[in-house]
Amino acid sequence: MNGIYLLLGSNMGNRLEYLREAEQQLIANGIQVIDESSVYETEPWGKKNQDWFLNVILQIETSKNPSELLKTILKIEKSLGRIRKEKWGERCIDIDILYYHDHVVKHENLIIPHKGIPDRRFTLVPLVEMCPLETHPILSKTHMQLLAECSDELDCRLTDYKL
Ligand code: PH2
Ligand code: MG
Ligand code: MG
Repeated sequence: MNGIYLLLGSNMGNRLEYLREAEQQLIANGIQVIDESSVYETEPWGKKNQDWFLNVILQIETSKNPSELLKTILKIEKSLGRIRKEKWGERCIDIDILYYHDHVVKHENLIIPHKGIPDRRFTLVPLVEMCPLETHPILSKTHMQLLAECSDELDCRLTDYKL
């Protein structure tokens, strides 16, 4: 896996504006966005009775190490009004670190690669769009292989939205 990848998600209020605002704040914090996936509208995973999400993946470059990057992300989520209630519940903005190159991080509050990658179409579909042949550093499979083997059947629809 080459590159640092973030997954952004929102399923409350003006979802596209939250994604845009999150990207702007990442940039304002010195993080360079070097590639972005299409925006997908995705069926809620993990907890059914909530609104659909918009999800997008950003490839970034930064001199921050993983824990510094997490700190910046938590600050941005907070400034956008994220209130942490329940696991997998609705959120106006969620920013998750999917990959930090081939680094494997296992801290109490930070696990990289993100654990959900192989189980979630809303993550694998944009990864296949951006980097189909990159290999997961622990599972040693490409995103194409992971998507083909993924048992998640929740809908993940390509949109025309632009960040
Ligand atoms: N995030 C979750 C839980 N469920 N479902 C979709 N479709 N998209 C998400 O970003 C998402 C989710 C926890 O962060
Ligand atoms: Mg998440
Ligand atoms: Mg999160």
